[in-house]
Amino acid sequence: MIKLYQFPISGNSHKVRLLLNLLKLPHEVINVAGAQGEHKSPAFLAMNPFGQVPVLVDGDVVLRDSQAILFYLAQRYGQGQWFPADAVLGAQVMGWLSVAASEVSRGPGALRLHYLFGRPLDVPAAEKLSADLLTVLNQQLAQADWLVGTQTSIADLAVYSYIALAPQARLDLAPYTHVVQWLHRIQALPGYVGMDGMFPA
Ligand SMILES: N[C@@H](CCC(=O)N[C@@H](CS)C(=O)NCC(=O)O)C(=O)O
Repeated sequence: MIKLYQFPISGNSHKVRLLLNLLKLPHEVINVAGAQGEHKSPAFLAMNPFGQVPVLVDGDVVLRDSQAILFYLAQRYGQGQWFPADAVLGAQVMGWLSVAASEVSRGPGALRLHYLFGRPLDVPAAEKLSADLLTVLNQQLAQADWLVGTQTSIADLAVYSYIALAPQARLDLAPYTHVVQWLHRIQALPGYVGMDGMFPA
């Protein structure tokens, strides 16, 4: 059975849990003892030398990085639904996966870690980055229901988790009405699972 090594509080882990559930794939969730440093143990570092969750194990396949894992699950189990075959649409999905790893992580993700765990941060810079990101997302979602093409893809899931966790990042989503409608559309997908702290709080 597929195994997902995760922290319950991790938004990057949530993205993977979300796609596993949307695909209705049987899987075992293994909570790594972060407080005890289990993610830096030799056994865990053998799976991910960066010492981070999520890690997915599917038979002989061991994968790190939430974006990479979403791509694997989409390609292997998504029956063409979650990652487009078209080169241009596929490239657009990749563009949003980069945004998830960069702007989303350095903006809303970093603010959340700062407020939950006291992680040092240039708060005004992270707030500016988040506002710019939310403005672009809002413009994009004013024109279409999903980030790429006419159906949901891993682009939506990769960006979703830390935007939905905006309340814990002390970001107000109310001005971004198209983003809020998109969150509701994702939350209405059959098999959707959320996590504590997500919008609506
Ligand atoms: N690019 C990675 C980032 C993973 C990441 O930052 N994981 C966090 C939890 S959300 C973690 O394991 N932090 C512990 C650490 O870095 O020591 C991904 O998308 O999976």
